[in-house]
Amino acid sequence: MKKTLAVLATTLSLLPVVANAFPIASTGEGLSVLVGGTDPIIATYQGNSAAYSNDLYLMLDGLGKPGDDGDVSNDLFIFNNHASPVGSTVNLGSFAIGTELIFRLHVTNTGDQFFTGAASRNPDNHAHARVQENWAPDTTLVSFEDLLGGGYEYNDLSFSFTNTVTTPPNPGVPEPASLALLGIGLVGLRALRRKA
Ligand SMILES: [Ca+2]
Ligand SMILES: [Ca+2]
Repeated sequence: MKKTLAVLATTLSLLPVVANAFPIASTGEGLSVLVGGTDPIIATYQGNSAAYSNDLYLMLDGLGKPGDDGDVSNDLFIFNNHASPVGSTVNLGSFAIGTELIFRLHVTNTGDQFFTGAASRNPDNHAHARVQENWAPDTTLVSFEDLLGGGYEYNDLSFSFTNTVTTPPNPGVPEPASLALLGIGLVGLRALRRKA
């Protein structure tokens, strides 16, 4: 009985730690999120330890394409750091390889807006997101900081997805489709040579 109680007490003392544990990107401040493949990009909410309530958006233009058209009303809402359950997912869609996806954090308590990518996009001229490529196999982790001019623990909203990279895909590397075409071409050439 005593042993059971001791185990229970230990378990309970560990519970808050387990409940608060969530991943924060360890590198990649100010990096951009680039599309790495044509499959749909599925975002997964990973958690937060923020006091403020933050809404995360993917910036879109009037045609629903990734980009900043100066109008926040047509952006895609993805997660709220307090309301969205950890592990919930949102399909962001499929995009051309190399397209930059700009994510915007709207801090509802202060009205501040912060962006993935270069520091110059943010009102305090400091990076507000870390973009860690290969956090897990083929998985990028993005973590936001919600405080203007300070903190920079990047603890205020984390989410992950597959199918993205942080360096532009090399245009010199042929796509599988062009490789296949090249293969067909070589086979054809060989056939012609044989005929000749
Ligand atoms: Ca927009
Ligand atoms: Ca913070």
